[in-house]
Amino acid sequence: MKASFDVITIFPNFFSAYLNEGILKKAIHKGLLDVKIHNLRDYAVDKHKTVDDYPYGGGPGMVFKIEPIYNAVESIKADGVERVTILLSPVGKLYTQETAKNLLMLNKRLLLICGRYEGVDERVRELIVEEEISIGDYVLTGGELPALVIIDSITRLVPGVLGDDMSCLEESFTTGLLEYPHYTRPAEFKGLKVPDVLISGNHQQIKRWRRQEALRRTFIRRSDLIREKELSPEDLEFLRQLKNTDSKV
Ligand code: 9D3
Repeated sequence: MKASFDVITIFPNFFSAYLNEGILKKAIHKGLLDVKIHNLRDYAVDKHKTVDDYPYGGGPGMVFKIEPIYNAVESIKADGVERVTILLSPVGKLYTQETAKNLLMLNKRLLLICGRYEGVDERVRELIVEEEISIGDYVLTGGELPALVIIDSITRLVPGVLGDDMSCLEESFTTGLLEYPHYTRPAEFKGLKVPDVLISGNHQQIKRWRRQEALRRTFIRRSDLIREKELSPEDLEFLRQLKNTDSKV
């Protein structure tokens, strides 16, 4: 299994820094990730290389024209490889870890179109786009960071991309809760101590402490993530105590 992408953007340089460091760089080197960046301007039809224009009906900002996008997509698809064409836009469907898994499991090359300005001509959706994705409810200046978010989150799911130990950790440690607090040396810094239990060497107690800190954190920060069906009687008792003591939480 591998992850493969085409990206259409007016800012091709945005991508090199992120793809050429760390885990993604390694994934490319191992042949587990393939990304081709396409400059939308190369597919413009006029001598000024125009990719945007004023909105019909008036209003602020500019709109991406359809012809350069259409030409880019046709040219990319000319190799006959099966793809799913995805528009990154603020009005797309919300992207989650579930989406990342599903897109990887499609086993198809993804063609990511990065929007900018006020948006793209609506006919791009009608004629070209199969899926439309937003990465969250905040306003960015374009779809380039979202494209990198999608590439990053899918690539790390490809077997062999993360080190063996990291992917094993991933499998056995996915609890549906936020993570417990981590500590490393020194044991004390400016009076702040590492919890004694972590230094005790009692692995059963450490396990329980981590579970309860994960529950505490999730309850305080992201109670929307707590599904009571997946909690043990001991978990539920801990949460009940948490709710009854206004302090300490
Ligand atoms: C006031 C109208 N704006 C919509 C909120 C127009 C607009 C703003 C910013 C249109 C496009 C953009 C650029 N953003 C993206 O292309 C984008 C995005 C985002 O802004 N947030 C979350 N996910 C995404 S995916 C693409």
